[in-house]
Amino acid sequence: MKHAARLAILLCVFSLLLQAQPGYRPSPDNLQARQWFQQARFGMFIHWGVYSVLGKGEWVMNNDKMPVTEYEKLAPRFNPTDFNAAEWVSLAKAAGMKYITITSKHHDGFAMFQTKLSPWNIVDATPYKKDPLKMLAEECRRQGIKLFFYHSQLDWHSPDYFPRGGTGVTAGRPESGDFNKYLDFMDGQLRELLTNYGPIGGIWFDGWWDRPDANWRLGQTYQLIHDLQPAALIGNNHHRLPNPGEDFQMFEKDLPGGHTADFNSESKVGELPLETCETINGAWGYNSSDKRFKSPRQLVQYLVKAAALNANFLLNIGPMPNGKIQPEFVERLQQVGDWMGRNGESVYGTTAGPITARPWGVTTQKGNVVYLHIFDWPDSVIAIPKLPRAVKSAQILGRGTAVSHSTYLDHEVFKLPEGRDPYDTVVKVELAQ
Ligand code: H79
Repeated sequence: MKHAARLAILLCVFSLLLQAQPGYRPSPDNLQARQWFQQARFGMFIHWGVYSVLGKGEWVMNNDKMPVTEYEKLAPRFNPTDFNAAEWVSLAKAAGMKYITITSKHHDGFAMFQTKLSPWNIVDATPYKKDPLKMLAEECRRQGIKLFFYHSQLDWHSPDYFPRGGTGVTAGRPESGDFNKYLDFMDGQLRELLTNYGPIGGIWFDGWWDRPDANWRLGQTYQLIHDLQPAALIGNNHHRLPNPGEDFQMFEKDLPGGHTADFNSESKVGELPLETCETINGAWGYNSSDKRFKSPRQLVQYLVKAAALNANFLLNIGPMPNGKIQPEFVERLQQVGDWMGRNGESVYGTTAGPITARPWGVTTQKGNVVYLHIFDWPDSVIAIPKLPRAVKSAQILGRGTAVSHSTYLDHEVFKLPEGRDPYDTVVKVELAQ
């Protein structure tokens, strides 16, 4: 064989080895779960851990350069006796959310669940001594909400997370460690999460970007998850197109294809189900001084804009160290939920509509119905490009008030009745079959 051909084959084999789970074929259960996921459209993200005690967000260990020995002193102060799983799940339901994604472990390495693999966990290291994920899993099952686990691949606590990456370098760890041993530990904790909590919606990975050149053994980890629970969906917040073995693509602090966050500068939209996550104020973990709360109007419009781009919206809350959710979050989630109660039909189970984003709003669709989401429009008459089929009827969703329609100069013209929804007035347009 020619030298060049041999080299090409070698390169091919090498790149296959680097792929996450080459040849991954999602099981029928997994494909069904993806469909469910795409119809769900709205989920609750929860960032909760020992960092919540300080009320300075989930990056406080890194940002305040706390060594492991000092950071570990937070655990005895974390005693969330007011945590009530039923309250959290009921709030998610009241907001119109269909699933919850909670931090099982964030970058600080602290397990919010019972684990045999390290004493650095809520049952063994805190006076609380209970496993909140267990209670949450049971309550979610009771209330028909799917539960996903966020899991940080990056770990600022484990000495075996070595060589270290771009963050967590001030934790005072030894200048040695065995990365494969760390990955064994991570896989072991994932095995616990996928064995002890019943059927799980999926795993939401984060932190890969801390060491983009490392061998993360993604294939082995993904296979473990898919073997234990074939329907569990894997997503990874690496800010790149999904690898084989991943089941959905996620975006952080940007709509799909958006580039406002610098880590999304290269982001492209792939073929898998999509999800975007965002905070209510500016923080993921509890931050007692961040008062820049987004309005319910902004939150509803973000949810609708995501749906109009085929994406779910995973909206974050950072509960307080006592286990309660601050009133500013509760209020806003209830207001979003009130809107969803009247207008959910235009979000759940929809896909991107036939018309892309306009100054007045966006469109979604389901079957032969197109939903016009009118955020801002000063006039009562609105003209849009021709729809794919003839308009049969138009009405204001939730109110049933008729909207008059005519076709003029190759456009669909609608005359809106008096009275707008302060967040988003939805016109339900039924098309001819
Ligand atoms: O869990 C929440 C955050 O704690 C976590 N992801 C959400 C869901 C998160 N970690 N980092 N970031 C969000 C953004 C910060 C990224 C940076 Fe970097 C890390 C800036 C510099 C180091 C990534 C790597 C971007 C540039 C290099």
